[in-house]
Amino acid sequence: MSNQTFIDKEQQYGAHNYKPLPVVLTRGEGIWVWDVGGKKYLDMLAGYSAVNQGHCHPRIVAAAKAQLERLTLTSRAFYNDQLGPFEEKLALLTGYDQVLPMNTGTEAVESALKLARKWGEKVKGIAKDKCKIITCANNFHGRTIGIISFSTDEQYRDGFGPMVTGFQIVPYGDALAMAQVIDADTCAILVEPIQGEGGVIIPPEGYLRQLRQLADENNLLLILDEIQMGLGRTGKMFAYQHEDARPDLLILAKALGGGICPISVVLADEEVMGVLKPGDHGSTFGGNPFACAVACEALDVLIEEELPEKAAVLGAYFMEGLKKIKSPAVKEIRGKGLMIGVEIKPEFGDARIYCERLQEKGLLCKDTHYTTIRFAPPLVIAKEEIDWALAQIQAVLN
Ligand code: IF1
Repeated sequence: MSNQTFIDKEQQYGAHNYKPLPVVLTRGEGIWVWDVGGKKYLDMLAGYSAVNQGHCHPRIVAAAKAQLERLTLTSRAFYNDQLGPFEEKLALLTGYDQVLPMNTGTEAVESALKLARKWGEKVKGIAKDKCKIITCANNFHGRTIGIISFSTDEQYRDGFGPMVTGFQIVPYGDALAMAQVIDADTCAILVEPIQGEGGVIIPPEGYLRQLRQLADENNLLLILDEIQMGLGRTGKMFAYQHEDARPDLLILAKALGGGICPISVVLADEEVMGVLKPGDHGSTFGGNPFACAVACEALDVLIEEELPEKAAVLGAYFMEGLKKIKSPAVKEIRGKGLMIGVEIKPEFGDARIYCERLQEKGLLCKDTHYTTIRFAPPLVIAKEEIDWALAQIQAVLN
């Protein structure tokens, strides 16, 4: 069947909440994916960074298969033999006392917000229903009603009211603005180390460190959403390590599932995680043995294949190559590790048009915020493959 057959089916039977590029994928291996017509593409989106280890990584697939044939779901009504070892691995890797397992990134963000509020009331002593959480303009943390309540993107909110209260929004990258709105009822601040959906926005040097300091001075929790930037993408295992700004709550998802299944976590020390008592919070699939077995292998692959280090070296190489492309259409190139955004000048058309042309050349990219093309391939990419990608990008930009 042709690409169009599958597109038509989605068009007819699916909700129209996406507008994908017209390509239908059927197979993936490493950085490459194939469409139903057999055309091969370099995947420059990597499942929004959920496929950092590459498509169908043999080690992760093997771990998944083995677990699939043994035990996949128990619920948290019983213990299973995968959750504890997974939590131990993650706690030792990150240096946090405890792990709260969930499924999607959105769920983990919601969980972190609940944790922060409960800590605010029960530990910090903020009056009931008065906790305030500060977030940043241009954020992306998910799509639940709670999370869109502090989105500044009108489309994400329009028609979905009434919204949840208790959030305050300040400009991103401005620690002074943050300091000015902190008060005695503030229990937490929630930020992304780099804004992905916001257009690959990198905050000024020292921003995260300043937020860490504000959190310390004001007895509030720093929550970092590393769902997209964590697990190697920016050239460190965690983006906060660039500034040594360890958050009180660290949120991970996406690549934790090795591109195979959803799994997310909130990490925290006992003083914070300890506010959750049996029955306070939970999830049917959270902590299931299948996802835990996959995540253990996904983490081992990141570490043993030195993917964060690779992202740092190859990201710098990629960026250098992009900067050498002299195109009148390019307004700015920015990035960290293998998360790179190329912003197109508005008079040169939407970034989407460039993504369509790149698709013809065998490169799958996703525009963000109309103006920026995002280049974020699986971290297993090789130098020669970046050279090939650069040639295609150069052809399209000129
Ligand atoms: C969509 C973006 C990426 C995230 C951060 C939480 C979540 C995400 C920093 C929620 C998810 C995804 C969701 C996807 C598009 C995609 C995205 F363009 F919207 F921003 F990656 F760039 N925090 N981002 O990036 O995690 O519940 O989806 O697991 O919603 O269309 P999730």
